[in-house]
Amino acid sequence: MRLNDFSRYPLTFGPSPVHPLNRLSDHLGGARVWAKREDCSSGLAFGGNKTRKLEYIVPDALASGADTLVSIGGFQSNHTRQVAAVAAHLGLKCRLVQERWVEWDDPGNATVGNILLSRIMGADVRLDPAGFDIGIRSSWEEAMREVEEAGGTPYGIPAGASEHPLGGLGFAGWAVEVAEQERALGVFFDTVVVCTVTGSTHAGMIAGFAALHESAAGRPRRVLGIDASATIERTRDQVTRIARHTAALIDVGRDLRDDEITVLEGWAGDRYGVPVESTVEAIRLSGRLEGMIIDPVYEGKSMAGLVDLVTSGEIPRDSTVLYAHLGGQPALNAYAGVFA
Ligand code: 1AC
Repeated sequence: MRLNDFSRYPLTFGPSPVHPLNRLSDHLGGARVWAKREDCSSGLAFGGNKTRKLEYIVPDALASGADTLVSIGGFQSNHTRQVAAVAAHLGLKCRLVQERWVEWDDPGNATVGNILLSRIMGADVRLDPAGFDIGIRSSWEEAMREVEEAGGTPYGIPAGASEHPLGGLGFAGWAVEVAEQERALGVFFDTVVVCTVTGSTHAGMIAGFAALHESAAGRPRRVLGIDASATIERTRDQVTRIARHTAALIDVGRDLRDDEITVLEGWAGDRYGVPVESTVEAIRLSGRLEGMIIDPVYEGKSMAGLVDLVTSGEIPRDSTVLYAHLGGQPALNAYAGVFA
């Protein structure tokens, strides 16, 4: 099957906007940087990267006859907030397991930002003391059993939708969208920078670009995943597995090469969800120079990576870079103390 053969339930306004970051590029003094904005691509609870993934998962959920979406993430999960929004939009119930992924003692950690929005949208939010883990969790499986025992019909969506068999399709579609936007804008993004944690955003892009068979046209393109979890080997394994699975799903017609899968470390600090100095500097820089708000868990770390890679020349001066803004801003509310 090709990507277009999969059912897609529209949840976004259409292609996410692409625009240049001129003041940031001038400040860095190297490659020109643009952004593609998942944070303003949907009217559902501030959007974000998961909404695009859910477009390919919702048809399967509806076909299954489910009445409750069941998902999992950290207290400040963007993913669970987007699942709650989609459930509300579809008239389904939503059960969320929110684990203590981050040892973060801001008093708002379990009450403001993403988790507040999920509660407002009517999700049944249950806190769980378990720490960070990108794999399949027994608490999530247990939540599905509980929904069933209460007479409901659950549909499970794992953390970040990443381990879902269709979880990579949304960002394979993103790659196709980028190619269309490039044609319209007369630009070519030879380097894409994206934050990677549970993996299917990054993996979907890799599979999607491979499906375009661009190397046949002699135009190299790199997708640089910036690790934000400090569990680099697990992240690399997960991105690789999901990229290969997604490439097979959409009939790329060849094995992905190892050099197509790049996860770079150095900007995560020691722990998922805890900003370090470079994260905070990157957030301030994007805000001051571009009025573009990014968050301390994901985009602040990938932007810190981009800043270093551009200023050091590791991304060459004649490159045109596309920064994937995945839309994690609501979590900022739980990090107010960092900017006080
Ligand atoms: C980790 C999946 C993830 C979220 O927001 O919960 N990005």
